Amino acid sequence: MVAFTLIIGNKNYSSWSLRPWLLLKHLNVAFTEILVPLDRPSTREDIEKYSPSGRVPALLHGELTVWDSLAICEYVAELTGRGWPGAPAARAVARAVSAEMHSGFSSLRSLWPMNARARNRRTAMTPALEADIERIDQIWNDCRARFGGSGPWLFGDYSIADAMFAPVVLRFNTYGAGAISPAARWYMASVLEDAALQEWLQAAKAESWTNAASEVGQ
Ligand SMILES: N[C@@H](CCC(=O)N[C@@H](CS)C(=O)NCC(=O)O)C(=O)O
Repeated sequence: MVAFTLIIGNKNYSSWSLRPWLLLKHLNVAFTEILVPLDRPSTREDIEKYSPSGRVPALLHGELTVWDSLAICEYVAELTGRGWPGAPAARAVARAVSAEMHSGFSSLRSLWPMNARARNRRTAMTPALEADIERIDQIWNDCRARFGGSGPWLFGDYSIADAMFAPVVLRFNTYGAGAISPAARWYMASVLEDAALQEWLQAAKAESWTNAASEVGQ
């Protein structure tokens, strides 16, 4: 099998990098990682050695480069036959919520940048941020209620949808998600206890870089 190399950003801050990294770990696909620290003078040039978009993550597989977190997850799912739920309806909803995460929640993403190791940060709530949080709560409840019966994840077994929402769980953990539902809290606990996520968190804590733009809240 041709080796996989995943190019990622800082584990403390790179929410997009976390997604395919978690998926590869959960699918037991071996890979080498190359970490490019973000927000430094040489970052763009360093990433462009690997990724034509100048962004991370990127997956190198033989002659092929796949950039963009969701495209990487799709490629790995195609190669392994795993990653999406088996039943067509569940798979369709898993794709819909993953795409919604990938293209939406701009208030959450900009106001609450991922800062994996930070705790008890508080920022001013805005109506748009509140709406993003409510919608995420609704997604988690809906997926768990309709498809989560066979396990602790959104669709029972671990899927790309869980990888896509893992950075959101870390944001809720850093900034406090307020009055989210019991089912959403329960799902957050499952994600935070996950061994692969814990491995990422330990590495994030050990990093020495600080990105001022991502250090928000008091
Ligand atoms: N839609 C892309 C977004 C990737 C992205 O924005 N990555 C950020 C880091 S999390 C990046 O590479 N930034 C480049 C920089 O900071 O110079 C994906 O899903 O992979």
